[in-house]
Amino acid sequence: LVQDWNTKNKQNKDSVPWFPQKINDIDQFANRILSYGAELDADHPGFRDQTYRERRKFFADIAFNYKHGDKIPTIDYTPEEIATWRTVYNELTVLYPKYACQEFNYIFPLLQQNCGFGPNKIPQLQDVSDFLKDCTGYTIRPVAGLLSSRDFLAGLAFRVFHSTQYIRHNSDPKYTPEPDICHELLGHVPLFADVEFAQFSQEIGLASLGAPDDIIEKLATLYWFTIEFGICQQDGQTKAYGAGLLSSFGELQYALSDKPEIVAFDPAVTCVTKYPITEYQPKYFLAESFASAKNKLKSWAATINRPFQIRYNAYTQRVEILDKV
Ligand code: HBI
Ligand code: FE
Repeated sequence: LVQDWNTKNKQNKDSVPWFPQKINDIDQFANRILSYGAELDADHPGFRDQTYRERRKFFADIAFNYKHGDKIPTIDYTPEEIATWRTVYNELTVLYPKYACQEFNYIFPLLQQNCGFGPNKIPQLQDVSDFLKDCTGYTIRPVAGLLSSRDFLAGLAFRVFHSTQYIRHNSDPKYTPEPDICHELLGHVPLFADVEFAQFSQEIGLASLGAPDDIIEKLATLYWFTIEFGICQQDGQTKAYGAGLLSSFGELQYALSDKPEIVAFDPAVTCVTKYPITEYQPKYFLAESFASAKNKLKSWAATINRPFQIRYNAYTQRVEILDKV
């Protein structure tokens, strides 16, 4: 067992990219944002809204200053922000009983009881993080914008989910060109409270640590077709578990109609499938269950050629690096 593999294996320094080995190592990359939270593209709905841009800067600064172990600051959301949340919340929650998987529908009322989920209030990230920690050990870190796939996936290895805290622009509550708090809280958060799903997503994260770029791309693709756009079979019916579906009024209904192509989830096939990012998916991958998806993923990840094996120690919140024999 080698504790600090990054520095000890100098001969591998060029071939193995740096990766976090303990949970607070995440502080070192959480600021490496691809698109800065306050700088909006010209086609962003909030581009011309100076108040919105200042608000985004406020959220970006919270994320930039955040360190592992800090309490996530409580936000005093404005009436306009709450109105946007309410519109999204009310539209989506009527669809969940019919379209969401049973794990999601089991957890959602617990979020209403424990974390203030409801139409009239935007839940606070710290409350949600405390709830997840209690359920599966997942915690939330505020993030200012998009991280690289490598950095984002590395968080999952430590059961850390990087969440945005701002909300989409109020001009079009149904549209956001980037993740926002509606997508994170309604799409992602419920299933991170499910034990099997939590393990599944951590497996993707662990497989990513120190992996070469082509493997990162495959893992990002697996993430896309499962955690973002996954569907599953339950009692002879097809249900959604992907956050991109559970946070999109239109695509949730489309994905479970007879229009898209549905293929069985198979990591070796799924990881090399191309996908569009600005329109509805033409193809979805169907899992039999989270447990089955996790086992398939683990078997596939075991075929990745790495000079070491990785094991997570939940007591120390470190990854242990085991030399291959
Ligand atoms: N960054 N902040 C943030 N949020 C995401 O959901 C996210 C990300 N970077 C990459 C990413 N998602 C995925 O598309 C995969 O590349 C992992
Ligand atoms: Fe997402």
